[in-house]
Amino acid sequence: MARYLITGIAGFIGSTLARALVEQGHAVRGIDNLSTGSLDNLAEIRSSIDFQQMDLLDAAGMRSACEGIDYVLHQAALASVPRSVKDPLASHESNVNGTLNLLIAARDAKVRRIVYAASSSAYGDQPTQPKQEAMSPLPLSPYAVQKLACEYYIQSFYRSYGLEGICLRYFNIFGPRQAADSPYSGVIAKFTTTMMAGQTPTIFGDGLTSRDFNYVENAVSANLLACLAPSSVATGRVFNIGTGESHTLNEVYAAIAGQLGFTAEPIYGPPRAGDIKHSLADIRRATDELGYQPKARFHEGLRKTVAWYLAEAEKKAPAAR
Ligand code: UD2
Repeated sequence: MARYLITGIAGFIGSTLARALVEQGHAVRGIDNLSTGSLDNLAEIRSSIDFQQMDLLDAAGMRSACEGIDYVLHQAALASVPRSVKDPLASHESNVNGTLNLLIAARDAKVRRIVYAASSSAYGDQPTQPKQEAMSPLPLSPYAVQKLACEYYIQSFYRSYGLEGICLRYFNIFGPRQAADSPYSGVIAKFTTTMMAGQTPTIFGDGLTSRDFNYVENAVSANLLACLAPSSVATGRVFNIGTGESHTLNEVYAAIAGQLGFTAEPIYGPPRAGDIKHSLADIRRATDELGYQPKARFHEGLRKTVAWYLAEAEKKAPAAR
């Protein structure tokens, strides 16, 4: 049994990680400021974890949260490219200052390793596909810069203080529990719930924008593998966590519409500021060095995700049917 601290535990990735670790019999502590996460996501495991409502910027809180911890899985962030374009300072505070605060606490508490939720947005306008970790980053949005800055901090904390770290560059993670109620929600959560409400989603751009959409269970397995990897790879190195396949927004729209029996054609709007056009991961480094295999494929993950939103809606409004 190991002791884990999950930051952002009430978010959809953090809570999915927590359920997996509790199931394996590990001790799980989690923090979340509940700004975008929800305690509903922790309902089934609330009594099995040590949850504390806390902000990453709370230095004393971070010190106590890291006490006695083996592995920190750092998922907390003010996510979203457009949010960072609108308010770069607020997302910088959480994503960069918050992470630095956590790193200092993790260093002082002598945790064994930190695994960081980095972002594929770091590649920005790199024209070559698929994206490989050795490419120079070309971040476009403030969010991409913030996520990249923290990769460098993780590397620096290894070099300066010997704190082991691994950066997992997530490629568009989706799945059950992804928040759908904000203008900054991920596209799959947004399209699904918009169609379920009988409204037509808007595709920003021409619909040919593509992403390597990766089901959340694959991100969970990447985190667990990153904890087990030998110290020689935990030197602040970066790993792409995608699937190696990409899908256009038109394909995503059609797949969700097909599952929901939604027949309206999409509305097309202007492209979103800060967006990159195509994103596809080369996952060989993660496969070779972490043993990562994206077992859940896109369509299977999408089926499970849409089914989850349908089941939730059913739970909330059984009488309305
Ligand atoms: C970025 C990162 C991702 C993760 C995420 C966290 C890239 C390639 N990916 O995801 O790894 O860090 O940020 O927030 O940078 N869209 C619509 N209609 C909508 C909503 C979105 O067309 O109503 C489009 C959006 O313009 C974009 C695509 O869908 O082209 C995906 O958007 P998203 O917000 O789900 O994720 P993205 O790619 O910004």
